[in-house]
Formats: sequence, C-alpha cells, structure tokens
Amino acid sequence: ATALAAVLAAPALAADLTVGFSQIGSESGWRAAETSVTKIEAEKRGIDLKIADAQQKQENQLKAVRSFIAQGVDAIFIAPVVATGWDNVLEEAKDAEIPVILLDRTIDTADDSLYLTAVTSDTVHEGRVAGEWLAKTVGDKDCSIVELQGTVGSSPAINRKKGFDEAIASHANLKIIRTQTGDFTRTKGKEVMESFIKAENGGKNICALYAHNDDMAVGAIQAIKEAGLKPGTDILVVSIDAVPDIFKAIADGEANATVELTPNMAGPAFDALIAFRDAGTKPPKWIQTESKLYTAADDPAGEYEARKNLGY
Ligand code: GYE
Repeated sequence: ATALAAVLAAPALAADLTVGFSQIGSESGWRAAETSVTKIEAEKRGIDLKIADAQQKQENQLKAVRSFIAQGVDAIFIAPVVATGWDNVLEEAKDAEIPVILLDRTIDTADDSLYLTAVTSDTVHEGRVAGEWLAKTVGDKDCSIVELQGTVGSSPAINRKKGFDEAIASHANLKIIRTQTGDFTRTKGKEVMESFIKAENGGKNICALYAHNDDMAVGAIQAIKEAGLKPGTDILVVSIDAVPDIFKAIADGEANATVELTPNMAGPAFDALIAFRDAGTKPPKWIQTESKLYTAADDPAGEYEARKNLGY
C-alpha cells in the first residue's frame, strides 16, 4: 500500500508545477541532449515545462526570464550563457518569490541567495582530468598543445581552461602554443583548427588538441584529416562531454579521450525543487554531477550504441 501510495503521490506532487527554462540554444550535441532529457524528466513528473531558446544571446535570456516572471511560473531554470550580468533579473525573480535553479553553468554573483541551487559538473575538475590524461599519455616527450576554448565568458570555458592549465603546469614538456575560442560549435572548431594548422607548419608542430567540448573536437578532427594528418595519432585529441560522435571517433582511433558530462541536469533540479516546495527542504547550493574519463579502453563502440538514441 505504501509503495502504491508513493507511485500515486509522486506525479501528483508536481502536476500543478509550471517551470520556465531559459535554454542557451543548440550549439552542441550535448546541449540538444540536455533539452530532450529536460522535456522527458518534466513529463515523468507531470510538470508543465516552457522552454525559451536564447540563440546564444544573454539579452534573449534576460527577456525570457522576465517573461516567465510576468507569467507567474512556479520556478525558473536558467542555463546561463555567460557568467556575469545576472544580478538584476535574479533580484526581480526573488522579489516575485520565484525560485531559480541554474543548470550546467554557473554565474558570478556576490549574493548566492539569488538562486536556490546550481546543478552542474565540476568544470575545473573536468579540465584537470583532461590535462592529467594528456600528461600521462605523452610522458617525457615534448608536446605542443592547441586549445579550442568554449564560449567566451562562460563558466565552463573559464574553468576548463583553468583546470587544464593547472594539470600541465608542473610538466615543462607540455605547452599550449595556441588557444582560441570555437564557441562550443563544430563549425567554429573546424575553422579555428584550420587556422592553427596553417600557422603551425601544416599541423606538423602540433602534438595534441584540447577542446573544451566534443563538438569542437569533432570539427577539428575533420580539419586534421583534410590537412592530410591522422587525428588520434599525429595529433592526440582530448575533449569533454561524451557525446555519441566522439565515441565513434574514439572507436575509429581518431580521438583519444573524453570526460563525461551528463545531459540530465534537470532530473536532480526538479527533485530539489519539489522537495523545497513541498517540505521546505533547502537543497545544497551546488548539486554536483559526475565526471568520468573515457578512452579507447572503455568500449567506445558500446558507449556509442548506448547513447545514440538519447536525443543527442
Ligand atoms: O560542455 C558544451 C555546451 O555548459 C557545460 O555547454 C555546458 C557546455 C557543454 O555547449 O557542449
């Protein structure tokens, strides 16, 4: 009877909840998967979800949040495209007593009462894991690294750079020779990699690529192949997200390692929101998701199969 009550009670608890989600856009495969998973997690709980696509622009996110406030939604989720510039709109949400939850990226604010919790991975740690993997893989060899950064001013771009820099700092043989943003997209990842290759002796000076996400790595792999070099061998490739296409590349020997980022940030966010609303339970300020390293030794073909239908 208790089990049945729980089954009956769980969706009913959330059936009257309306959540507005200000999503960044669809810059990467990971982002597309996060949007699909958020819809699925809302549906599971009977939550009415309204998604606003900001097309990569903070001004669109500010408009969307203000419109959610005007509509009187019960909660607002924000995946903040950049880290700064959120205080005013979050104060407006606070005045309207609408809880805000941050998904997958963090913000710079002096007042952390402006949001209920942030569901993210430890993006500094991700960069560190990528850097440590590379240091271990190259050993004593000299290695000139090129870096494709994520969106300028976004928390994952800032932190993934920081973590990686920290990890290679004690290895004098590892050096970043070029670094530029590829805006987390495949197209820009390819373009910028082409310019790196041109500037570095047709790519022959480059030992490794570190990309802040898999999509940029996938674009860069194409550029490496078009330059007549072998990605994964001539140029090592390490990135972050664990999207299906990078597993395909790893299985084909064209990429070497990725750090997993779950697309399910919304599940824990909805649960925290419901517990807060129904029992007044304050969640921790940070709900941290896991980050696991995958290489060719971790059955990339199987990982590809397991993920390819998850909305990426
Ligand atoms: O890694 C990248 C995306 O915000 C942590 O955003 C997220 C990043 C993710 O576009 O692929």
